[in-house]
Amino acid sequence: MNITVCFDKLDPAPWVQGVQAALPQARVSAWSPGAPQADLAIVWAPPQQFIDEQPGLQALFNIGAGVDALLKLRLPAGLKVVRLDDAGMSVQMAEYVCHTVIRHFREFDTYGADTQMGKWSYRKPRSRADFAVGVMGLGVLGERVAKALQVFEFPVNGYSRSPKQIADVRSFAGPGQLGEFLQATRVLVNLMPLTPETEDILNRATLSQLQRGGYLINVARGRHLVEEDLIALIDEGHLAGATLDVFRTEPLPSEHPFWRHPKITVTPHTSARTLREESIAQIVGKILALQRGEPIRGVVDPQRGY
Ligand code: OXD
Repeated sequence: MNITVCFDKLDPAPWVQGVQAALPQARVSAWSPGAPQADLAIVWAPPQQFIDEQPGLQALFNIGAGVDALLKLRLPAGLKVVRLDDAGMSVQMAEYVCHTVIRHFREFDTYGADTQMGKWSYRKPRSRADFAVGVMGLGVLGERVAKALQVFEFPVNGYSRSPKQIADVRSFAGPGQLGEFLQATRVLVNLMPLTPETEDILNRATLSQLQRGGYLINVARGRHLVEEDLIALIDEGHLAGATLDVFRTEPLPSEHPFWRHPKITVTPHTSARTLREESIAQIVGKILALQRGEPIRGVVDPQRGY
């Protein structure tokens, strides 16, 4: 079995070594143009040339949760695309989102600014019941985030394409219930896959339906958000602010207004990092399962886009 590794802007060497050590019977190598044909590939945002030069591939293993960059390519019909499913990402996402929700709810930035000035201040406690958190996208990451938020007793709403039951999460499904979901939500957490249906879904028409004082946490993809609509809604006072981990252009250009907006916190696409050892173990497990003819999790439906 030949396995090739092709990454955009990431050193493939430790992955080649790790997969080779776990599968001594395979031949594992980093792809370069003109490389021999492989049976399987481990990829992150590969170029079209890679796909065109490797017509014999049976499966592509994506080393992230989002497969939007992969599905933009012309892929041969029948090529199996497999995404990471969890592999240590969901706990990081839960940490990031809970941290952000709590930082906002408990006004820790305001306390931080006061203490920097040597000011001992108290703010009136806010009611958790007024801070319903809406999680958009209830896949592996979204479900973990929803459950983690419940530990802190925030009311949690969930929005997904098809109905999904999670204990004590108020569930909304499909475009027909999007308005109701937004109107019941104060803090919106975006964890949806990026597909033609969800591109630009966070815009003036949707974000203005959040409860007054609403807050956005975008940890999915930058192209979900119409950036100027967010800034306008914050500046008009309808939204209290946002924490953004993903952007239409990454790295975020230095002149971008998000960097300097006092109510927007920027992090550099770091909410849930791919953990190499966990990911290699998961991909190797799936390769062995496929060899035994067993079903695996994380196979992408190209029509649905995730
Ligand atoms: C991913 C990401 O898709 O890191 O996993 O954005």
